Formats: sequence, structure tokens, C-alpha cells
Amino acid sequence: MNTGRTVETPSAFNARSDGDVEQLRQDLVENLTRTQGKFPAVATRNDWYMAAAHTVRDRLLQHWVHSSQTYYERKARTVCYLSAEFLIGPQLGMNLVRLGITKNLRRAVSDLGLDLDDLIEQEEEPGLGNGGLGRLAACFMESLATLRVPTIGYGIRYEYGIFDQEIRNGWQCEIADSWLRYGNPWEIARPEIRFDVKLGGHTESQLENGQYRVRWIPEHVVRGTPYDMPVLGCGVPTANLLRLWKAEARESFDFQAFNIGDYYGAVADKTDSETITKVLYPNDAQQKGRVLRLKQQYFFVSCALQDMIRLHLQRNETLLGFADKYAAQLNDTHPSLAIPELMRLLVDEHQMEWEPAWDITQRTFGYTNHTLLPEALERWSIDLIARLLPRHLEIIYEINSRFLEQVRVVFPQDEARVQRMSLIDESGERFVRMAHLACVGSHAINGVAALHTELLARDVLRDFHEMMPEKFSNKTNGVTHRRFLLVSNPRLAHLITEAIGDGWVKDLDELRQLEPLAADATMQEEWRQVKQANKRDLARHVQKVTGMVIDPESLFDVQAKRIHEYKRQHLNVLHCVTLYNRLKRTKRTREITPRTVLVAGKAAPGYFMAKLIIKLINSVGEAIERDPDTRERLKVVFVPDFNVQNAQRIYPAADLSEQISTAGKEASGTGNMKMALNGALTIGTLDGANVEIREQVGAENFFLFGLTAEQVAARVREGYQPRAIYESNAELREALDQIASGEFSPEQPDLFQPLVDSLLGNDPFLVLADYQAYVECQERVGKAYGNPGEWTRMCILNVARMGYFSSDRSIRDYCRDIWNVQLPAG
Ligand code: 26W
Repeated sequence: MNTGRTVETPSAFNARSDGDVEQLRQDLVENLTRTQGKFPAVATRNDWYMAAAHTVRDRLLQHWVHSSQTYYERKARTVCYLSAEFLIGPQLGMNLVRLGITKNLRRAVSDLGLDLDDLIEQEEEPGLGNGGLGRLAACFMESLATLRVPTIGYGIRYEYGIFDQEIRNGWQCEIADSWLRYGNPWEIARPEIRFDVKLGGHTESQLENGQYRVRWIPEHVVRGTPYDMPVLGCGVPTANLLRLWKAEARESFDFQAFNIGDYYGAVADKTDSETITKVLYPNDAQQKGRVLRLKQQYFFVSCALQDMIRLHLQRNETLLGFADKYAAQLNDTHPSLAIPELMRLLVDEHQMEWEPAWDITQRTFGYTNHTLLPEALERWSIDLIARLLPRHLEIIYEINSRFLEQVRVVFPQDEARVQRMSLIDESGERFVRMAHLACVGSHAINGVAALHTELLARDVLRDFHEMMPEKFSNKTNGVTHRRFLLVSNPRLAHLITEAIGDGWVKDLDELRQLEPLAADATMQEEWRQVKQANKRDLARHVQKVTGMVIDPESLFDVQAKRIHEYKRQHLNVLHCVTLYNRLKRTKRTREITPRTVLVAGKAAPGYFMAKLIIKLINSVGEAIERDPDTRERLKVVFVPDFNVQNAQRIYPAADLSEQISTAGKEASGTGNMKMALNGALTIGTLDGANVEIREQVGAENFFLFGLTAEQVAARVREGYQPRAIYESNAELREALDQIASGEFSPEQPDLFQPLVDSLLGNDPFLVLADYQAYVECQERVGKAYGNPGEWTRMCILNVARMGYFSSDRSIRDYCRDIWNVQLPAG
């Protein structure tokens, strides 16, 4: 995206001397030789990218070493963020801003006849996450570094991240994401640090000096090696650590096997072990109870905790002070095996008594829940845990029996509650309820938006809220505006800084100063210019990757997020078909605002309905494009391969942000925040953080529609009849009949029958119930867009009031209420 505009590093960030152009140019050529063994004449774009990355990395390392020394000497209380996913996105652009050397490197690179934006585009982003949860972890790491909170992010270094998405004949195709094929310039391998992780086997208990001690005799032992990525704060001299673990065999080559000619045997252990961190599970809200996934979860939490104990003892602290030195956050239940693992390490490996060990464990951990969907709440079969983690099962049983004793004390004669709260689901095949384990083993439990936390306390974790209300709090999500505004939308960032200074980069609440300018004609005109330029850039990208020509003058209506029925991309398609039919009925043409509907998002490979929805979006888009009556005023385009890099292309160009999930289903959403921050207006339901966005920006600046979470629950309770809505709504019926009859799939008329059957069957996400309200709300949007003055005023007010949704604010809340970490002044 050649904006030709350099991200101006705010004055707060004093550019460093080693950032001068001459020095940078020399280092670039030197690194080309040193890292790529190339000279300019024969260097490829990737060679220059690597040279640039190493030139920047070298400067990062200085700050990193300096701050880890400071933290070490200060014996600082450290936040440990345990997450199976970190969707960190491309690094070069962000690191340049963090160091304040973007402008100088751009000059140095152009002196060498190259374009910095081309090099930035060259980067293969580390797709180490699926969506919201993984990206939130990355935004949090960025804010923690900028707020100078000593932090270690612990995760998995997947060799293959989230698949790359290609669309072939309208269908999603998954391409393996070999992001490491050129190497990763932003990481440092730490082979000198390695931990053994036991798997399988059995336990033996024996008397050791009067005490019963349990020994775990594993079947397998794999080795964990960390790879470190520095996370530099913006405009601050400190850097934090993202430590991602790779699984390897203890012996990478078995000579005995080799000598007897068993060549496969010789490397069997190696391949088996490495398989653990081979690939990210691409499921976004559906548990697939695979043993490899369980191995992945246990592997990284065991490495993380062994590393935390090593660092703690290295600072000659006693383990009794462990919870005073560490605040560990569980990013959903995926790392919740950390609870029995810490107990195992303290009791079995460090001979601590159960009670002090349990007290340390509970005081160390906090648990964040990110979903209410039953199919996404993790539960592992007792058999699987018994087979893979026999010692942990014993510890889980012990935790459970002590906990249920407390339940019986607080709620005597209520065995039904005991059953409901047990860590073990005894019905049918027995399971461990990981959310229950996380709740019992943590001192804090939080949801990620006000409505979500309310529903958690009222439904999914009701019993736990009744027993331990003090543990519960809400922590509304946030996003880092330094990536999703300053770096990805330099035109708007520049315009804002021109108007109110650059204090907003450090403190997003300063955007409020834009309010008085909302109706200012000059500001409005410049504001529209910025949006138009961003839309032209996106139109170029869309044409390049889809061949579709879209009109930047039209309303860019964007829905970008993982494909899932609760997010209701199919409701969006029903509106597109309705618009298509209205355009066909020529008499209404003038009323319909030219609109470009852009949908982007990956579907979990095993999620049939989600993949069918992608096909439907492409088929409807092709039909509209084929039709001269409609193609001038309406485009429906599926933008492939939605990832952080493409999100940074799409958000700055959005006019309308689609946040249309069934109320009560989207825990928070974060794309909603990023698009509003980039000047898009939101059409949405009262779900997740939409509720708080509407409160902040003002109801008059938000296009609301649909049933509330209460009303949804009531409709379902009273027996929801979607077919009745179909029969009573002509436009809806027409659209559904067209889809069912193969109008958009002449090659296979019944292709979309399963989707229509589901909608006319039980319509689990109440698409038909919200259809009419949605269509009418979209009419209001079309009309509003037809009045640029009013529309732009609403956009500016939206941006001005988004300060609350910075991940800096979220992190301040966690530090204050859960991690008990004081933020350094200033
Ligand atoms: C076991 C498979 C699985 C994998 C991932 C289950 C659940 C998940 C995640 C929790 C799903 C996720 O990403 N949830 C999203 O988290 C965001 C950050 O809090 C929220 O903003 C989104 O609303 C929520 O869907």
C-alpha cells in the first residue's frame, strides 16, 4: 500500500541517533552481505527485506537487553500472559514506529533505489492465531510494552500458522502457511534454555522421609526450546519478551536404531516430538478433542512454568514468593492445565505441601473467558487425560474433592449444585470441564465485555458467581491504536495529529479534542479526502486479488471476521439479495445508494456451513456482476485471505462496519473497535462490545437493529418458528427461494439447500427474526450516506469517542484489578 506518506513518529518518540540515514544505509548494505550473503546488484526483494529487518532488529536488541537487565535487577513483578495463540501480524512497520526511524529508513532505502513499502509488503506475517483471541493477546503485549509493564508472553512457535486462504471457483481452499521458509529475522533461538516435558506413562507413590511422594514415570519425554521475539514499547526504552516454545526430540538421532538399519526408527522420536508444535489448530470456536491439541496445550504450559520457576530461583527467591513475583493470565481455558502443572511442580518437584502450593497457585492465576458458545467450552475426556497426563488427573481429582467439600459447606444439601459445579462431568463418557478448573484454580475470572461478563455470571458460570462473586470482574477488550491507526492509516493519523497534536498516540482519550471539529467544513473535506484515498488503495488491492473493479465513490460496507453462523454473514447475504431484487425492480433504482459489500474471513476447514456461506457470497457476487441492471450500483465481493496485513488494508477504507451477530453470542468483538477507530460507522446488534461502543459514540451515531440478548432468549424459550417469518415476509421469501432454487448456482441448483433448510428449520442464530429490522436499518444507512456532511460529522464523532477502546485502557484495568501491578509514572 504505497501511501507515499510516511508514518510520522510523534515528537514524544525522540528519534535515536543510530537512526540517521547514512548509518542506516550502511547497515542495510552490510546486513545484505552478513545475513543474505548477497551484494545489491543481485539482491532480491526478500534479500533487501531481510537486510532491513536485521538492521531494525539490531537496534531493537539494544533496548531489549537494556530493559531485561533493568527488570532483572529490579526483581520486578512480572505479568506472564499464557496463550495458545499470538496473532502478532507483520513486524517491520510496527518496529520502525516503535524505534522512531521510519522516515530515515525510508530515505536510506530510497537512496538504494528501493521503496520501503515494497519491503514492508514482503514480510510473511506470523499467523500464530485464528482470530479475536490471538489478536487480543498481541494487542495486549504491545500495550504492556508501551506501558512499561514487565511481561513475558508464553506461547507456541507453530511451524505452520493459520492456513492461507485462496478462493477457487468460489470455494475456500486452505494453503499450508510455511511462514518460516525464509527464516524469521525477528526471533532469537535460545537452545541453551530447554526443558523436558513428560507425556504418558504412569505414577508411583512411595514414602520419602515420612512423606508420601509421587513419581511420574513418563512414556515419552520431549524437549522444549524457546524462541524469543522482542516486543518493544512505542517511544519507550523498554522491551518485553514473547517466548514461543518449539518441541524437539531429546535425542534428535538414535544411532543404535540407525546401526541396525532401522533408519525410520532412527528419526522416529524426532518426527514424533516435533509434530507437537507443527501446526496451529484452525478451529475458532469449536473444540476438536484431538490428543495432539491436548499435547500442545500441556507442552507449552509446562515449559512456561518450568521457565518461570527457573527465572524465579535464578533471582534466588524462594518459591513461597512465587505469586508475589508473577501474575499469570490464562487466555481462555487453552492454557488451564497450568493449574495442575504448577501444583505438580511445587508439590512433586519442589516438595511443597499441598496447602501452600494451592494458595500460591490460586494467587498466581487469573482466567479470561472469551466465549459463551457451548461447543467452544473445552472439556477433555478422563480417558485421554489419564493416558497422557496420569499425574495431572490425580491432582485434578484432589483439587475437585477439596473444592466440592467447600461447595457442600456453602450450599449444604444441594447435591445437584455439587454435580453441576464439579470439575468432572460424570454424565456419559466422563470429562474434565476446563472452565471449572480455571475458575477454581484462579483468584480472578473475567469476561471481555460488559454484556458478556453479565451473561457469564448469569448463565454459563452462574454457580461459580453465586459461590465466589468476588472473583468476577469485567475487562472490556481493547485494541492497539498504534498498529490499527498510526501504522495502518497514516493519512488519517497525519490529519488527526495536524488537528490535535500527537498526544493521542500515547493517550487515546486525547481524540476527544476532535469533537469540536466534527462539523467543521475544512476538517470534513480533508476527512473525506483521506477516506477516499484509502478506498482507492483498497480498490486497487481488491482488483489485484479478485479481478473485481469496485467504485471508491460507493459506500464500502465491510464485514471482516472469521466465518461463523453466530456472526451471521448469511444475514448480510440475504440483504444483498434483497438489494439485488429491488434493483431488478427498476422503479426503486434511484433510492438505492451505490454500495460495495466487502466480506472477508476464514472458515475452519471442517466447518461445512461456514464454507457454504463463502461459496454463496461469491455466487451472489458473480450473479450481480453478470447483471447490467445491478452491477453499476451494487457489488458483492469476497476479499480472500483475511489476516492482520489485509485487515490493515481493509479497516482504513471501511465506511460501514458490520457487527451483526445474534445478541448474546459475540463475547466482545475487536474488529468493531478497529473499524470505528478508522472512521467507519457501525451497523450492529446490542451484542458484545457493540453495546459499549454505542454508549461511547452516542446512540445517534450508531445504526442499531435487532433483538436484544434478553429477547433472543425469550424467543427461543417460547419456541421460535422461523418458517412463519418466511411466510409473512415477501422479500425474505423471494430471497430464500432464489437461493434454494439454484438461481445463484445454476451448475448445481440444490447447492445451498442445506443453508436454507437450516434457516427454515431451527435457524439457531435467529437470522430470519432479525431480517426485516436489518433491511430497514440498512435503508437508514443508505440515506445517511447520501448526506456527506452529516455522515462525516458522525464519523469524526465516532473516532473522537473511541479512546476507551485502546488496549492501553484494558491493560490498566487488568493491572489495577487482577494483576496488582503498579504502572510506572509518566
Ligand atoms: C477449542 C477451540 C477454540 C478456539 C478458540 C475455542 C474458542 C476459541 C476462542 C475463544 C475464540 C475467540 O477467538 N473468541 C473471540 O475472542 C475475542 C477476544 O476476546 C472476542 O472479541 C470475540 O468476541 C470472541 O469470539
